[in-house]
Amino acid sequence: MLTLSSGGLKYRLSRSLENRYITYMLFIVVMLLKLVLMHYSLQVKNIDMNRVDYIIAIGSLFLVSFWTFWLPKRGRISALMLLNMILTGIIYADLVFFRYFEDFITVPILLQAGQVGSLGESIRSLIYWQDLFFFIDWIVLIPLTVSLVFRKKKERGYISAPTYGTSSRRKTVIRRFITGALVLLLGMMLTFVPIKKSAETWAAGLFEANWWNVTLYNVTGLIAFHGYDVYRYAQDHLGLQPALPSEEVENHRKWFEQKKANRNTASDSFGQYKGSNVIMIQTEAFMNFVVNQKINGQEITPNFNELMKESMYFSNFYHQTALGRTSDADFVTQSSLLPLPAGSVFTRYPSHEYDTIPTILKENGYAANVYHSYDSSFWNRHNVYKEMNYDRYYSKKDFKQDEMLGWSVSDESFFNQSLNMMKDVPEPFYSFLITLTSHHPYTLPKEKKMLDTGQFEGTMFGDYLQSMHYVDQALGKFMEQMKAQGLWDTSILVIYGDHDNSIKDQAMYEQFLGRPLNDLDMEQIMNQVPLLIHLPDGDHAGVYPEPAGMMNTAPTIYHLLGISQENYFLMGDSLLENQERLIPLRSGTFSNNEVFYIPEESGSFEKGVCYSLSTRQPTDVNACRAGYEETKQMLNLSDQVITYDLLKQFKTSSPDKK
Ligand code: GP9
Ligand code: MN
Repeated sequence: MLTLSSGGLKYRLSRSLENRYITYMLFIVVMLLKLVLMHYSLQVKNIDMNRVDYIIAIGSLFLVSFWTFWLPKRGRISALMLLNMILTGIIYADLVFFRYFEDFITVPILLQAGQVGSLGESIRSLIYWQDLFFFIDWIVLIPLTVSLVFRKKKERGYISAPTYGTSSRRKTVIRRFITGALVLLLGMMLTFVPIKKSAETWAAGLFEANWWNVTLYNVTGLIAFHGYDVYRYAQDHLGLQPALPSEEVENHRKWFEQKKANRNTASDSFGQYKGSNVIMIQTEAFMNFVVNQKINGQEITPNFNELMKESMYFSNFYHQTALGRTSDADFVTQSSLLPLPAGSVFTRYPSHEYDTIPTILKENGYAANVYHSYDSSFWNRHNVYKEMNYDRYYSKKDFKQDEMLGWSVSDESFFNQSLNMMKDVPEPFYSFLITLTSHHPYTLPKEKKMLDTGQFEGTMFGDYLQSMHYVDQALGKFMEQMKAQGLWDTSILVIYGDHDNSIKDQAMYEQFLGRPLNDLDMEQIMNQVPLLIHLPDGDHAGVYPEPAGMMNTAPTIYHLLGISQENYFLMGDSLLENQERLIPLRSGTFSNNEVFYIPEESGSFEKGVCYSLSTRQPTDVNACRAGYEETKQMLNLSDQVITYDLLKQFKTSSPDKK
């Protein structure tokens, strides 16, 4: 196809492609088309590609490619092809990543790229044949580039530029340099002027508080987003981060002091279970909407439903996780802080100071162990758990791989082996268990599928229901074994789900629940996981409908065990005290007892939707204004505590010195 039969056409094509402006224009047009294709493949509501976005996209393409003008002909053509391949790779990797995480790949994510291998099967389900369009130009451009670059000198002779003398060669070099510099300048203008304008107007505060990468992308476009992300990472880690003004540090300290002052430790339940063991199970992708639900007459989670009757069950509990997924659930639950907007605290700031359950319980005479049958380096757990002071992290190598299911040993075997390991642990102990069988894409062997999922048979949603049913029966056996081991009456049992299942097909949920769902319903479904706390004597059992979140779990445990929180810095409150709560989610969504706010991707407050929880319909957005501000403040506070290692500062300098 490329050895064009007509010599004239071949000559003209080669000639055009050797013209630096034409090759360059071709590069820009092709890459722009790919960015547009990517944008529409993302299918993000409320973000379109408008004129300004095109300008920024062209500007940022100039910025990454201006230097090719400085190269001689063959180098320039090869460099543009190479850039095309790299950028296409980035664009496509981002798209696949987005389909699963609803976010873009960032430097911290890349640093935990070892994990991507484990996601193999999941990734395959996120690749569509239409994606070939991203690579279609390569069929023509790669062979063409190779033929232009490697053609023998003799053959090139008839189309190459005439031989220049020294002075005209110098002129050519100067011209190339000037063209490159002009493109760089133009690129800077087209990229930074509109971004700066947005950052000063409707997106004010976005770069400082940086609450959501999708909003950042909406302002910067994909290429500039990555540029900013690299800059942000360098700032965090290469000592470029300017110190936080001491005034701000003091404001943060005061926020915590205020929180402490409002805590009510006089309640009867404070210390009611002093000295009990705590067994906490973080269940993979266990969402709240399956609780108490049936499919074709069969309960999805019969054991959990039964246990609810003698437990505290929080029916509006939010997982509060972001991109760190399982690790965020772990972090938020253990530390009572919030997750980062980009990447996981586990991989970005593992050695900063946090007040976590294992650390605090160990200070109070407890043994503390964590159980998870997977590679110990996944999510950087081996480092993090050491920092958290666990006595021991029982990872994959500690579990007999007797019954393999999904990523690792089955939950049933995992539970059984973990409880056996606990036999040697002195009481009181804290055991944190993280399950894995019900991980995306939820495929189970036939003999483990016990439900008749009817119309969902053969869909990922149907597989998900099967998976939840499997986990539930494993939980049932776990409870039996706990009783047999004499742990039932001496332990507080906490069970919660870590995050959503990444299945966003609204029609499936509507079909399953048998009713139409509005945006509020969907947002709650995707963000709610169950939280159940079973107390040794079954006291306080009941359904607690007030909003709650992972940041409340640790304070609740301390409350039940009677551990004073005076010396710790926790953002959440015990679920047994203040019932008036605001639960912020990483996206800027929040819920309190009255309203639920869903931000718009553009980040503008007014464009977000404020729902009244009593009517479940949109209400005046101003009813959400105070909560919106508080949410932003809390997210910012948590980000700064994490990134500036503020707890260390708080603890080393006494408040009196201020
Ligand atoms: C792996 C497991 C899964 O160890 O915790 O993590 P996830 O992919 O759900 O974040
Ligand atoms: Mn998970």
